[in-house]
Amino acid sequence: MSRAAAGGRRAGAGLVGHGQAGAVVGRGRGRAAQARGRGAVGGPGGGSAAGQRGAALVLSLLLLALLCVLVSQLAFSAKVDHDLAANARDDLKLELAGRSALALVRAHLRADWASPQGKQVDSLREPWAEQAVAAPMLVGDVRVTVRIEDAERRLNVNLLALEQSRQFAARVLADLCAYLRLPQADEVAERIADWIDTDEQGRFERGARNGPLFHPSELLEIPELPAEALLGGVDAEGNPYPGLLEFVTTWGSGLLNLNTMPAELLWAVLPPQDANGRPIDRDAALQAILEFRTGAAPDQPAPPSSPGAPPPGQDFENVDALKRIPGLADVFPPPATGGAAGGAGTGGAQQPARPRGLREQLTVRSQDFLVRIEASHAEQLRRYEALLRRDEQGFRVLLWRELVR
Ligand SMILES: [Ca+2]
Ligand SMILES: [Ca+2]
Repeated sequence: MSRAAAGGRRAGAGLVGHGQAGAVVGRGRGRAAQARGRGAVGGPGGGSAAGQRGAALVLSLLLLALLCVLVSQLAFSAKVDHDLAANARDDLKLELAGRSALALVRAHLRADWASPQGKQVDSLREPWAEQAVAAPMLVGDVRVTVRIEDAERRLNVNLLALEQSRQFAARVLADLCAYLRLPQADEVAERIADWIDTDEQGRFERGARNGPLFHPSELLEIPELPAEALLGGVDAEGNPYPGLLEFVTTWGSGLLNLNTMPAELLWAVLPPQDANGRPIDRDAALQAILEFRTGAAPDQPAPPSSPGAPPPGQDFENVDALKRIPGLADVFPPPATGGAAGGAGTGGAQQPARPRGLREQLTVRSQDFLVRIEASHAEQLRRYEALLRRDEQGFRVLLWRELVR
């Protein structure tokens, strides 16, 4: 037998293999074996139509799946577009509502200047300042809260960069840090002074700005200055202390308003000694000033004000009125001759730089107003900050920005 014939027999045995196996295993299984045999032999002819139907089914399923993916992607991108459009609409709506609050602030400040006394003095007893605690108002369906604060109630740290004012500003800053009981108060004040003053003589001059700041938050950039000193913290005994950022600014005329300064800064502004070298009891003087301003002792509630009547307390009508406070009769040294007196900025450039005294750093009027606005609608909340300047030239918005936290 040739090899080819032998191979043919093996192949034949393979083709009818099921049938033979069925016969060998047992007669009872013969039918099933035959059926399987028939199936194996008859496959190619009947399977082509079924195969085509199967392929069409698979193809349709694939198409359907593809369509599902496309449709869901379309729906997703449509939702993203919708959300983006809604965000842009809300942004615009909230910002416009916030900006409209500026018009209200402007109206308050304009009304303040309408009366002669209102123009001469700015104090916390005036309607614009009461606005700081006013209830939220509705602009359309946006809830808007406004807080107005004059810049002159804070110490302008940029005074440190002015030759004539740096001595005063450094002294007040150091006393403020001590009064607030900041940890390492002396070092904190010195670091800030060296950072801003224009010379390079000091312990902390390395990498210093040596010039004025644009925004108070730039103080946070001073290396190795503890953030708690600026933002507030808790001391070793667990008592919270406020941060310097509540008391300083980079705006305003640079003068300090006797009528609006917070108690802590008032204490620091008062000199430790009067013009005759006698020590000033700053705690007692501070209590007397606060009582004068509010009409009540600081540890007692303010007397109720009747509607229509002026609020309790009094305003300092000019800087010299401070001398009427007990213990402060000689608080101002006699004016030096030949120097530039009063005013803000760089007035008196013709004169040699003479350090300004306390009297020249004080005022009873404010020029710049910091407005903080919160606008909210549904779950959206935006915070804005604006700086409004009011002077003889009218109103100017010097700054408008959204606060991001
Ligand atoms: Ca006023
Ligand atoms: Ca410096």
